[in-house]
Amino acid sequence: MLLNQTAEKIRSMEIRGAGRIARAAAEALKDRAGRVETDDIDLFRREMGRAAETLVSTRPTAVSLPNAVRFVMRGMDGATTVREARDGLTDAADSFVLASEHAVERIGEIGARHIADGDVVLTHCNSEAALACILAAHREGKEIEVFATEVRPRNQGLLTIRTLNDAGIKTNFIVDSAVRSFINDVDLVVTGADAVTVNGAVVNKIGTAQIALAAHEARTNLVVAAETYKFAPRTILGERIAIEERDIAEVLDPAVAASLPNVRVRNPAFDVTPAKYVDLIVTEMGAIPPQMAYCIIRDYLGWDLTEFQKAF
Ligand code: RUB
Repeated sequence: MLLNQTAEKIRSMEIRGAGRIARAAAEALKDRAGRVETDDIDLFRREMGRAAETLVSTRPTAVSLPNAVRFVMRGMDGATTVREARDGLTDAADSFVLASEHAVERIGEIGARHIADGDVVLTHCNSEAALACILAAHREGKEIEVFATEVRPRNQGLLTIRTLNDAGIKTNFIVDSAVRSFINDVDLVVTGADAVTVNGAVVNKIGTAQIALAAHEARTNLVVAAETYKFAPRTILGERIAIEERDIAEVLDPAVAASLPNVRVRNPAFDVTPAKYVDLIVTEMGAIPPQMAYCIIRDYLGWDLTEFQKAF
């Protein structure tokens, strides 16, 4: 797909969910690399740099996006001709997409081991990694029941209940504010992540942090399903994850909002769940406690403290 089309689809959330966004960005860079017509390697690199910036600027929170873009762009490292750069970038994009798809599958297999026969699982938003765990448990023949939230304001819960329904999984659809009422019926909460910081905090769809609090109070475990490219290297430097605040029209008719001059409508798309409320993060490399986030950043994303020191 063309770069600008992909960027627009990510911005408008036609393409959404951190993993899907990352794969779409990788594909868009590959497509762009095939269209830049020049023999000048410097010009090629500049064009690809611009493309990378366009993609990264679409949505600020899902760190899978800059991580994917960085991985694909590094495919050009060492290239001395446009042809080498294009081939390297194309290979990197292909291997990112493949690895991402395998990662989700592997997370499903590992995550399913944490879901027991007879369990009631609650999930929030529409996460392919979280759903992979639930679907894998179901495929293994475990009798499970799911509570799925509506997910105001964009209703991603509708996508989730369609998938669960099609798989033949008994599902309860609830409004976000009903979580506390049902949490004592739930054995396990499984969510995805848009970013995991170096201290193990999980950034995910708005409402996740409230669910984590309710789960903590009810002694219900919270498992986060997150590929290693959801971990945020630059949080080592103290950089914070930017929480996207979207158009108020998603929450309230702008005409109504305009008639209420003393009311400010807020629409943050994500929130932060501290590590102490997260029992386990299931990655494709295995399940880890959130406190091991730095090891993932160092061992699988290739960033460590020495690299950052060099950058200063
Ligand atoms: C999606 C969301 C998902 C994560 C993980 O938010 O918060 O839980 O992105 O999803 P939005 P996945 O709908 O605003 O993109 O596991 O599919 O990467």
